[in-house]
Amino acid sequence: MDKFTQIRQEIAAKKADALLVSRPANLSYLLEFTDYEGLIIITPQQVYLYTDGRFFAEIKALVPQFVIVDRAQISLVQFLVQQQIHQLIIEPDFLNVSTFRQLNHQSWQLLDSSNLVEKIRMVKTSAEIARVQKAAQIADQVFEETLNYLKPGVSELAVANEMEYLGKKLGASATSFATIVASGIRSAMPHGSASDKLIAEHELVVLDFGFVYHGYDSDITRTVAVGSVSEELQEVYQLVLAAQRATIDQIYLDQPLKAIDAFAHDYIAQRGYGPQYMHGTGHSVGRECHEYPTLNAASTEVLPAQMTFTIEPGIYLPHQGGVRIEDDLYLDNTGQVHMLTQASKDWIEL
Ligand SMILES: [Mn+2]
Repeated sequence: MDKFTQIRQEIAAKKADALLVSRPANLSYLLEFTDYEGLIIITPQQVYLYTDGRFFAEIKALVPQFVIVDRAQISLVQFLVQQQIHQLIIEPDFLNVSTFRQLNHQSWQLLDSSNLVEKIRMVKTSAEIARVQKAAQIADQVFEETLNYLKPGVSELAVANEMEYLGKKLGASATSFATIVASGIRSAMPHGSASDKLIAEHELVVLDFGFVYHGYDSDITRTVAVGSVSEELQEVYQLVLAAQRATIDQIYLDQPLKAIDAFAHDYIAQRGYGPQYMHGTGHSVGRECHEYPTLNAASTEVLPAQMTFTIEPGIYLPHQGGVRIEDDLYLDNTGQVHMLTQASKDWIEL
């Protein structure tokens, strides 16, 4: 079913007259082009793009079926009054205060979208999956080439910058987020951004990175050793890898996401490292690197076919080092698992 038909069904189910879309990733998803600045108003009959002259040509070329509303000509409130809106759905997490103040108007009631578009975005078309896959393949190749560059005496930032350059040379338009290169005791910080620290012999290095290809993100983590590291860190590596593989092996369609998360946490806790695994097990990945829904204890969704997502357990030992291993994958309509990232997960000692 077409995404606008799905959205209109949801608008009707909420007994509303219109949805005001303001979340950037929802705008780029609906328009299928990035960098649009403006709003989208979806009513049962029409899709209106409330924006300015910079975007008129692109809209006419790419989505001529949508109606342009020139914000230089009419205020948002006047426009909505003209449309006789009584119940307006908004995206409260992505609406700025000035627009919200204008929308506080006696003509209508405001309703929360409650992830209306995000829930539709969960299930990808095969064209969307192909883009995530290409973004994942770029990440795989960057990992392989980075192994030649990672050595004692090179700073984390230098490694991160080289990785970002490699990904762009391979066709990525951007990185999914600022590349994480965390070495030695810094690898025990789950989100240690790359720093000036020089990588040294006998350290673990966590590389967490991803690339954007035609608007879709990948997200991968690999952990490698530079020289030999303690037996405990090697054991922790094998435990995280076993937990990640076991979690992926037990995944099935319609499985509650919180059950996937619980499986990974139980696996690691039963082997003595429960408190050292202090984050969720994964998240959906697509138009945004971390998009709705998250695979954690609070998740209320079940796993649909064609949702691209990550599985990324980790164990972090303060003052020693940390290990995280993350892949991107999806299940097809038959429940078959497809791994999108394929970079080696063997123990690597450089
Ligand atoms: Mn991730």
